[in-house]
Amino acid sequence: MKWNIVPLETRMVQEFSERFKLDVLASQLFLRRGIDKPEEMQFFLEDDIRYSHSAFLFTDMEDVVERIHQAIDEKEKIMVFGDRDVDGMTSLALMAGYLRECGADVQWQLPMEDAPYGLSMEVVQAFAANEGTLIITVDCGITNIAEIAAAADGGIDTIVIDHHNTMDVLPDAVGIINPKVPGEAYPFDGISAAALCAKVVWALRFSGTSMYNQEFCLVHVKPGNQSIFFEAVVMKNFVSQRRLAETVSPETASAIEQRIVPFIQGLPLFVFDWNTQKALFSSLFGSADVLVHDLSTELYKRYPVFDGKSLIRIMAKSKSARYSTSNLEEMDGLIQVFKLIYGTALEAIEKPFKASLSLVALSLVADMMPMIDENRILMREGLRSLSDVHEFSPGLHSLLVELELARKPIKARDIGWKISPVLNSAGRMGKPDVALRLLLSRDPSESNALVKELVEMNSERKRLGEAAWKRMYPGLRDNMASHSGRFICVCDETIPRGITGILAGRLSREFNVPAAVMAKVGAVFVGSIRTVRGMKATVFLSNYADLLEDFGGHDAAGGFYVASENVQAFIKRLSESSSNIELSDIEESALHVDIELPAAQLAEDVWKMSDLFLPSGQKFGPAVFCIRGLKVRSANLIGKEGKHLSLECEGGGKVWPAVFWDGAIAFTAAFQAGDVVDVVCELEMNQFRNDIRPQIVVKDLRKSL
Ligand SMILES: [Mn+2]
Repeated sequence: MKWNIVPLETRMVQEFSERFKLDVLASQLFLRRGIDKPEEMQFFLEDDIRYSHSAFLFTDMEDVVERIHQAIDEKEKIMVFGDRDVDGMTSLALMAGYLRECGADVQWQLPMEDAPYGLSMEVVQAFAANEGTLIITVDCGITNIAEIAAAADGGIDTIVIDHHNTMDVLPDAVGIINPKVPGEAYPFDGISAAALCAKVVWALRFSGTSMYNQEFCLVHVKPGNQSIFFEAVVMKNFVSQRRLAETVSPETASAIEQRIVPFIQGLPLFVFDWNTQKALFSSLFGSADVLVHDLSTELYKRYPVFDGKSLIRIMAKSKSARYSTSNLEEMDGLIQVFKLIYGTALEAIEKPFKASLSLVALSLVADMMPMIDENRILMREGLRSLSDVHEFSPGLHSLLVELELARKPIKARDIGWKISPVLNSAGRMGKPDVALRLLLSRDPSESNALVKELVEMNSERKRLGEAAWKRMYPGLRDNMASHSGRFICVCDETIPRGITGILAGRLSREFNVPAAVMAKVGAVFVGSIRTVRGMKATVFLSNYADLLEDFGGHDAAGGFYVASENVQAFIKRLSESSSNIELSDIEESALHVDIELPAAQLAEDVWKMSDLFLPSGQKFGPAVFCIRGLKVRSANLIGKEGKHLSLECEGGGKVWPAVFWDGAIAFTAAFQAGDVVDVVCELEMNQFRNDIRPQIVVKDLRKSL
């Protein structure tokens, strides 16, 4: 297998490591992955949720907050409508849980049994008949154009909180919170629906503080060459709303009356160091007889280390300079100081927000969201909250107890392999409400009963999945061949609807081509599609829109409905058009290496350093090391058929345990005990009984030259 090690200039690595105060080894990873913009780096280096994006960057956030408040205050009937998977149910738990806490008249629903994905006409009509007036769709809704129009006709307002790809038309909702809406100002579109719900709930809590919807004007004036430079920014809900910059000289003095005064009029003014600003204000406005708030006084009081320092000096010391490409101006510093001081008003709402991230962490892993940008911060805080979940969620706590994860450090892979399959099994077996009730439960004995039910459903789901897999397996090679070797499509009336997604995922992984699995539900076929190698699920499905009742999803995963009378035509066209499917090359032959080091440098610290890269996930895979010059002390075949290798490797004056899955073939053919080798590997902490030990997980190995 080829090892792909991008060459790096030593000077570049050194500069990068100095700028971000990072280990030289860690710097290699970022540079080799092309992650070098300061704005990206903050999400790897910072843990604080203040580095996540503000909820109020969403265009409709204020409208959504206002409408929900109105519904709570006027005791309107509210329905939260979600989805049957982990993201859908955690979204529901967050929204409905908060509304319940506020004493709202809230009910929740999600698609039960074989009900289709998303809002249905039946649900809307029943809610209208029941005098409901507000529907909040979570993890669905963005494509429910007709249903939301019908709701409006029935006197029901709808709020859509969704992260699925949009269609050409948007629903006629009172507010849409979806980062994928074209033109949406929110800067990151890779977050889960539950993360969106946590942000909406945060915004609702924030709206209870005195800061909500207040405009604050930050002003900075500095002398120029025969002129005065004036700059002001209006902040609302901690987001910059508008900015004014004027250079005022005797010739352009009209700017004061025409633009500056109207801009700041009526707003509370904030400056830094009024003593020096005062004179400049006087020369601009003829007097300094205005009421201003001096941020420096408050800052020096709270942070004596800054005492007497200018804005520029403070910024140079702060981290913000490290994470910005552009040269920071005083105004950027002023905004930072303002956020720092008034951000403490947010402390009361920080605690419940952090707790809510326990559910967000589940959703991010289950929905396979990219582990980049703010997801890294939400995820790390969410994993911490999961360890403390006994303090605020008896339901989730019971589940963690059952899975032997309670009060332990939880990793992303615990969610992926243990927690999320159990919660998902409820939806797959047609009873997603069991999992949702668990997430919302406040009663330990009820929780325990629900966990028991979930565990049983999970075993049943596994059994059905295995049985279906065995049945379809013999035909799969031919199936793939009939799709030009680029696709697999299974349509089987005996497959339970709930496991089509799991099966499609397993097919696409095992055969490395996109796969669709369809099951029959009444008069329609319900399908799940999972793609690999760059094919985009929703774009692909749109080629068959004329044969589909409905479809939607993300780039990597989607769902669709086909009427029974169209199913044969659909299958036929899939096979006929399969040669047009474009897939990226299979890069099995090259191993991408992030960090290269000599065996002599191997130490526990290297494992500790690689914590920085956790959690890994989509778009940010685990760190891959190339360690040169390890001495193999021993090698033993392990596993039932002796396919794997357990090794002891010596480097840096210590002996390290290593495991090489499927490594038996390489053994004796390529190396023997006693050889000095180079390995490409991941470095893991392995739990062994009560010990956590470093372990090398070998991906490839060859004798050192
Ligand atoms: Mn989702």
